[in-house]
Amino acid sequence: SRAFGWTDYYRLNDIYAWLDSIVAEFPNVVTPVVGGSSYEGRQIRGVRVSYSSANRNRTVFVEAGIHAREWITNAVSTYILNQLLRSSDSRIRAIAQYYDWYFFPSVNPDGYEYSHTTNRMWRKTRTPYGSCYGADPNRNWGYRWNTGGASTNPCSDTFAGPNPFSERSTSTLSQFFTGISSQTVAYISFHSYSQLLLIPYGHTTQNLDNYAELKQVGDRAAAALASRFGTRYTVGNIAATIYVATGGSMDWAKGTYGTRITYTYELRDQGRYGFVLPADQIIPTGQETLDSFVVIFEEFLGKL
Ligand code: 0X9
Ligand code: ZN
Repeated sequence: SRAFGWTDYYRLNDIYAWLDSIVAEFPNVVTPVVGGSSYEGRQIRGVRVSYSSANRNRTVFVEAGIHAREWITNAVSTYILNQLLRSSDSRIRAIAQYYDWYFFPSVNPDGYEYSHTTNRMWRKTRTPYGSCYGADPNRNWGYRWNTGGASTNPCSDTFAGPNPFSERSTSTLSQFFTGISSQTVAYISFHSYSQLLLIPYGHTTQNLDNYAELKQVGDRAAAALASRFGTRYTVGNIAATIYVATGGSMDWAKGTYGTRITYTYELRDQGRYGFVLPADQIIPTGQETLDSFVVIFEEFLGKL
């Protein structure tokens, strides 16, 4: 497998080999975890990062690549994970050590591989449904499932699936999350593109739960992100900012478990390259996104 350096987009096995390499390099901090599995039998692999052996009830769950073609998300998740381990910046070290982290860089592994081998613009899972393939894994979670902004047509890119958690990848990953939900304070979901920081929910334009808190912190995170290279993000409720969409993973976490800190990123760009973002933008996108992470997770330092 190729050397890992965030100068290219990597195949699933290269990402997993890199996860193995950080487990080997940081054995007291990084633990391998299997978050689930896919229809075609691939594992959803991730890591747990913790600088403590205590049970602290401040776990952050980070998920990337739920949409296959959004390659920048897999890359940015490993970029941030790498910086949490290696950066000597005091602000990054403080958040790295305060929280326990789970990173799952590729939660739709069948779709991700298919987007590399066969169809660069593939979005969904690869479960066969008649003559079409795949459900939208971000319409398939069991909170207000199929109540708007999703399709019942298996050939649609937003097919909700025949029932909630019909997809092996979403059902197994949701079970993993359920197992850690009582200690988890944050759910971060990475998508692309459009440069948005989205706050629950997707079913309504009303601002529910702790929207005000998330909007206030999110606006400051977006300002920090912009201060690096000038990249401008819009922060707001999903349905009001983009469109109604139900069955999303983050909405399920907040709606089911009340997870406090919940953001969906739509990373670069705004459509010039869209999903096919040049690889020379991986590192700057990773840097600016990490800047926003620092603001979000500094906010709750010492308060959880
Ligand atoms: O439509 C989506 O799933 C996301 N946009 S994308 O262009 N990456 O497909 C938006 C996700 C909205 N999130 C939730 N409803 N939780
Ligand atoms: Zn997406």
